[in-house]
Amino acid sequence: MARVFLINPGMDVAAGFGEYQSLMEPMPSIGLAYLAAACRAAGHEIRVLDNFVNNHSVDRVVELTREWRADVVGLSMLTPTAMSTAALGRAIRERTGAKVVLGNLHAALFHEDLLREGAGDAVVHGEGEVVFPKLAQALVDGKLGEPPPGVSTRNGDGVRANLPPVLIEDLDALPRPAWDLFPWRRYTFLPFVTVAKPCLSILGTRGCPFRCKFCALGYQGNRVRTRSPDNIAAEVEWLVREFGIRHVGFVDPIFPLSKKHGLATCEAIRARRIPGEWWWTSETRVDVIDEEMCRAMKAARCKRILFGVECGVDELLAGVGKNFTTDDARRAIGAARAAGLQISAFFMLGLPGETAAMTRRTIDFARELDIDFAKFGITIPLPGSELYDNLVREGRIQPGDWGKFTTFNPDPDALPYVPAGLTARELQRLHRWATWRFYMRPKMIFKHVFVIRSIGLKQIVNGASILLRQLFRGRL
Ligand code: B12
Ligand code: SF4
Repeated sequence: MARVFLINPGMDVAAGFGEYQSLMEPMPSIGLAYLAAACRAAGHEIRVLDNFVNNHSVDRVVELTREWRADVVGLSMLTPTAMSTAALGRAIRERTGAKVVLGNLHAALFHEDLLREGAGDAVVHGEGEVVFPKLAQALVDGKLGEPPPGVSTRNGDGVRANLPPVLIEDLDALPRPAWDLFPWRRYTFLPFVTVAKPCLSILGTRGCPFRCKFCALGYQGNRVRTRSPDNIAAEVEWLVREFGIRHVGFVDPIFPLSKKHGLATCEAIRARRIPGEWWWTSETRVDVIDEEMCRAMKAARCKRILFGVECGVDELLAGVGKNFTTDDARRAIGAARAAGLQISAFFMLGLPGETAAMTRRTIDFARELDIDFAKFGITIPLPGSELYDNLVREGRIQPGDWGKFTTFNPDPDALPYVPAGLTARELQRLHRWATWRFYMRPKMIFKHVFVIRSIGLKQIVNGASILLRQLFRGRL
C-alpha cells in the first residue's frame, strides 16, 4: 500500500487569460477523479489537491506533501500548465522523499525532456486507471525494474519508455470517479455550458474516430470505447441522488457519437425517472446528429447541446480536416431547435489560411445561426495535433513557452500562432469584436436576461464588464 497524493496543478490564470481570467473558475477534472477511485480500489491511501481551487504556492504544496508523508505524488499536465507543473515536480522530488509521476497528454508527449530535466520519476502514457496504482506500488517497494506497458522512467541520465499508450477496453469495469475526495461543490463549467449548479462531469465514451488537424486527441489513436447505456444511466442517477447534482456535463470527445448508442443511452436515462430539477448537457459534431436523436435527448433531460461548428467558411473547415460543411451545421442546429434544446456553438478564429474577411464571415455566420451561446476561441497549435507538428516542421512556431498556449490568450505579442493572412493585433481585435457582435444585440440580451437565465448575475456582470472595458479602451 502507498500513500498517494494526486494533484491537479493550478495555473497562473492572470498570465494565461488576462482580461478573461474572471471566466476561468475551477472545473471538474474527471480523469483525476477516475485515478483517485482506481487507487482507492487498489488499497492505496489517497489524498487529492485541486490547486485550481486552492491556489497554493509551490512551497505550500511541498509542505503538504511532507506533512502528509506522501510516497507518490501524481501530477496531471496539460499544455498551458506544463511549465509550472514541471517546476512543482522538480521541487517535490528535490525537497521531499516522494516519487513523482506525471500523466496526461502533455507529459506523455514530452516525457523524454521532462524526465531528463528531473520533473518526474515516471510518466504514464494514456489512461492511468490500471497502470498507475501498480506503478505506485512498484515505486514504494523500490521494485520498478523495466517500465511496465504505458510507462516511461528515468534511467540514470537517460529515459526508458514502454510505449504505446495504454487505453482501457472495459470502461464499465472502472470504479466511478471518486468525487467525494474533491472540492466538488466549488466546481462549475464555462458560462455557455453551465445550466445549473452544483455540477459534475461524466464520460460515456472515450476516444474519437475523427482526425481534425487542430485537435490534440489524435495522439492516443482513434479507437472509440463505449460504456453500456445502463452503466452510464446508473452513474447519472448516482450523481443526482448521492451528490444532489443538478447539471451532469458529458465531456466525451463526442456524445452522442453513434445514433444507436445515443438513443439507447437516452432511453436508459429516461427509464430511470430520476426525480428532481436536474439536466444534462453534451458536446457533439453537427454531422452525427438528427432530429430523432435530439428529441430523444430532450426527453431524457438534456437541456443544452454544444456543437463544435468552428467556422463559417467551408474551405477553412475542409483545410483542417473537419469533414463537414456550414450546411451540416445549419441542419444540426435546426434539428436541435426543433427538439427544444438550447444550443451553444464553438468557433475557432485564425485557422490556417484565414484572412480578416473570412473571420468576419465566421462572425456573421454565428449571428445568422439560431443559437443561444457562441464561444469564440483563437486557434492554438496544441502539442498532439497535426497542426502543431506541421508548424514546428515548417519552423513557424516556437515550442516551449507553454503558458501562452491558451485559447483566450489576450496578449497579441504572445500568440503562439497567427495565420499568414492576419496580424496578431487584427486577430485579437476580431476575437473581441466577435463576442461583442454576437451578444450585444437586443435579441440576445433579452434572451439571456429573461428567457434562458442560466448565466448567473455574477457572470453577466463579469462578461459585460469585460466587453465594456474593451469598448472604452478602444480595443473593439
Ligand atoms: C474536460 C476538459 C477540460 C476541463 C477539465 C480539464 C482537466 N484537467 O481534466 C477544463 C474545462 C478545465 C479544460 C481546460 C482546458 N483544456 Co481541456 N479538455 C477537456 C476534455 C473535453 C475532456 C478531458 C477528460 O476528462 N478526458 C477523460 C479523462 C478520463 O481523460 P484524461 O483527462 O486524459 O485523464 C486520463 C489520462 O490522461 C491519465 N492522466 C491524466 N492525469 C494524470 C495524472 C497522473 C499522475 C497519471 C498517472 C495519469 C493521468 O489518466 C486519466 C484517466 O484515464 C478534453 C478533450 C477530450 N474529450 O478528451 C480536453 C483537452 C484535454 N483540453 C485541452 C485544452 C487545450 C484545454 C485548455 C488549454 C483550453 C483553454 N481554455 O485554453 C484548458 C487547460 C486547462 C489546464 N488545466 O491546463 C486539450 C489538451 C491539449 C494539450 N496538449 O494539453 C484537450 C485534449 C482538447 C483537445 N481536443 O485538444 N479541459
Ligand atoms: S475536434 Fe472533436 S471531432 Fe475533431 S478529432 Fe477532436 S474530438 Fe474528434
